[in-house]
Amino acid sequence: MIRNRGIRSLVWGAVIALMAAFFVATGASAANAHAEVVSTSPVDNTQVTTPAVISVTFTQEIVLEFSYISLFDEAGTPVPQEPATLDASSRVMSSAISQSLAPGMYRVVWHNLGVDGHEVDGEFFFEVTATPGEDPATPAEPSTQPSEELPVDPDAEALIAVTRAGDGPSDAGLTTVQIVGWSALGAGVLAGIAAIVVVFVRRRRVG
Ligand SMILES: [Cu+2]
Repeated sequence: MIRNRGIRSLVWGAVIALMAAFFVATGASAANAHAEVVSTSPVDNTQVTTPAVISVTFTQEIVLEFSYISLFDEAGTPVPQEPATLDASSRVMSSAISQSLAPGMYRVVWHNLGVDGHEVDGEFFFEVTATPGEDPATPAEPSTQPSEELPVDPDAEALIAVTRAGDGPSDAGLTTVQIVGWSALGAGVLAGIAAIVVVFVRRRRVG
């Protein structure tokens, strides 16, 4: 009987701990399940020739009416673009760029409303290099400017780093914690249930 009591308090301690862990994990999961970035086009911080389209792929379906994707040149001037569209999966937001972009740095700012009701903001950068059709022999404004503007690149990277430090890694950390938490939780719940059943059966036998 005394042994049984010892086992019982152990079991109840485990059950309470598991329930606490469950609520913490559930809360963390609800706060973290936004429409985060899977990939962008152009790829963040890369050099490309003038893109026909800019797009962002998200982890979750989004609501187009409350989302946007905007392109700016290095002076911060909005670049003319087609209205944003969503693909069939509702996870890829795109906007066609019909004009040819001059060489230079570009910034894409986006915002989404996920189907879970949470909103997420982000941005990415790319550099347009001279298009193959252009004559690189004439060192006019465009070809001198990118090299002069190269110091902009670290700024852009710093911005990206700041953005990522703010959003990305913390979310990624939470996700890892959650995965570990959920695995432990699953194993713990099974063990707890097994222990309760064992105690119950023993008690019935004793009684
Ligand atoms: Cu969310």
